[in-house]
Amino acid sequence: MLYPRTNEFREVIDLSGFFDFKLDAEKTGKREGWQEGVENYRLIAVPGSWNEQFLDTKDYLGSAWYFKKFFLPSSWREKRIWLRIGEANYYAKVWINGKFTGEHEGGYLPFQFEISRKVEFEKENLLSIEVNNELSPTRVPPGNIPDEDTPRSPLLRQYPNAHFDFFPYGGIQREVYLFSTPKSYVEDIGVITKINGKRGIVQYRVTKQGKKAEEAFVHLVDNKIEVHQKVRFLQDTAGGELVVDNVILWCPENPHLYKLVVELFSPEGSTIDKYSLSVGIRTVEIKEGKLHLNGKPIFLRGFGKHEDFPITGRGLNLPLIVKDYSLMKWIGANSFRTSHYPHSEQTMDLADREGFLVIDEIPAVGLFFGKGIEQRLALCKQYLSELVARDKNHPSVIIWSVANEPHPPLDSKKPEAKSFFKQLYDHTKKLDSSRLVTVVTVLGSMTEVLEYFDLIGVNAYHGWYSEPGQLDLASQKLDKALDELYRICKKPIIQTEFGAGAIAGMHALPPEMFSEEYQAEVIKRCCQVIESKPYMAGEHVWSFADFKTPQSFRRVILNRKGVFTRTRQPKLAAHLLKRMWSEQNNNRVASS
Ligand code: BDP
Repeated sequence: MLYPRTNEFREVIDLSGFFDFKLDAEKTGKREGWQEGVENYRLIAVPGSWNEQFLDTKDYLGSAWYFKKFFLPSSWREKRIWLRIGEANYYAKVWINGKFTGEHEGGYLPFQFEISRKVEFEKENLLSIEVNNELSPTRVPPGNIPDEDTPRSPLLRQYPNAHFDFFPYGGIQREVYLFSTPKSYVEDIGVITKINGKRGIVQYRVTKQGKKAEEAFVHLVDNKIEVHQKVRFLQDTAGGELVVDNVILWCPENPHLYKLVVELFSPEGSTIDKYSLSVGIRTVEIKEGKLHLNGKPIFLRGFGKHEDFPITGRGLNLPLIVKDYSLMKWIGANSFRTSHYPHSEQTMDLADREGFLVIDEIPAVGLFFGKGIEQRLALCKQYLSELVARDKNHPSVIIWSVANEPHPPLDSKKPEAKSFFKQLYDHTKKLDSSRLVTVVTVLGSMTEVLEYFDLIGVNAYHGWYSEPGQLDLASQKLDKALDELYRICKKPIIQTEFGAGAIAGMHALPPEMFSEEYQAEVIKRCCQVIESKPYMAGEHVWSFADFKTPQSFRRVILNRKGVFTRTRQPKLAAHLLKRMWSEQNNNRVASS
């Protein structure tokens, strides 16, 4: 799926701004004809979660409607016209001028509809979107699970009743675009890159729609080189290979990007559409039991990260994205996980430009294997298909994560759980065999399914959920548990979560839980254990910043495991990580 762009053949209109908004708690909107518009509404900002924009929507779980009026430029008469919604949590139903246009289940990922036949020119058009964020056992991520369906301790109950530890924000949280393409247009481009000595190889595949396009001219450029090729469409898809001599590889230290330009030609030889894409040439693989980038071992240092900020909620927040990358650079991280759902397309673009390695995760968090497993499996597959369709061309994405901490871990012995994970692995590999596929588990659990994955992500909270307050014991236990896991799986392991809660400004010497000193100490000791193991491929601290959760006695308004506060000020642990990681960076430069 290509991101909408403006060029001489295409145009984008960003509908972001205020939308008319109305809650539909009784779900009577459709019956009452709200798709044709409503009278009593208030204004809401899009993108943005609805929860913190008003006082009565904080914990709202249900349906709400968004309305926007728009005009189209007459130059679009000869074009195909599209509506693209960057994401809507978790389900959206769309009407244009009262006519049903389409629906989409699943949050965090874009979806689009061609609306050429639904819109009017020289007249105002009305876009109506019903969004529903109810928590349900068959949704992914799930919530409101009856106690008898998953044996969860009553102590873990929270409000809203999500089966995961982040706030179930609702609404349209990324941009809404109208865009035009020519009638015959480039529908999709996929690239896979390889390295052969000093040569970089870009294998590409172009999909077009429309009868007029017969050939594509594909070129790869940067400020030094230009290589190109012409391909003929026998079907709707055509592909080839471009070779770059003396290639500059994409890597965190030098995230070099080439530009791939695809031009479509009509039989008469005129250009009818054009699309350009940034391409980083790099490889990722497991070799001799280690994670390799561009043929060299690499160790991931970074965080699990949420999209979360006061008031905007999970809504697209561009200054925050820029700030987070500058903080990750400051601290010396080289990677992060988009826990526990796909992050915005702008986040992914900047990861390419800034040189961060990404574990790209679907919202399969809090999964359980009881009733409804078939629906959850189908949704997980759909999420994977849509995620790979969206992110397949990002050099920053090196690993797909199919799930985080399926619950309860013991269930993985069941044959249906094994088949569940095998299917997710196979499905992902079929979509993209050029990247690695992982599952993130609780350390020591789910061992029955690890055989299916290329490498393993593990979460463990020694010194916090286990061995609270006992730092020496915590290190010893982690040390043993990691060795035991490696003995079983014999695969590279990334510790995808470890850490401790700290309330900024709370101090204790000797360190005690919830103090900044204690958090820093837990993180330091975990890193020491992790880095002492040759089979470990990375350490991701949980979490980058404090974030909002449902209410429970375990959380003090926020999950406080951030090394930055929710408003991005460093705790003691951030300074410690900066020292540790910059020393490692210096050692690496000195030894290379
Ligand atoms: C892990 C989950 C993560 C939680 C974290 C915690 O993967 O979503 O936020 O624990 O408890 O189990 O802080």
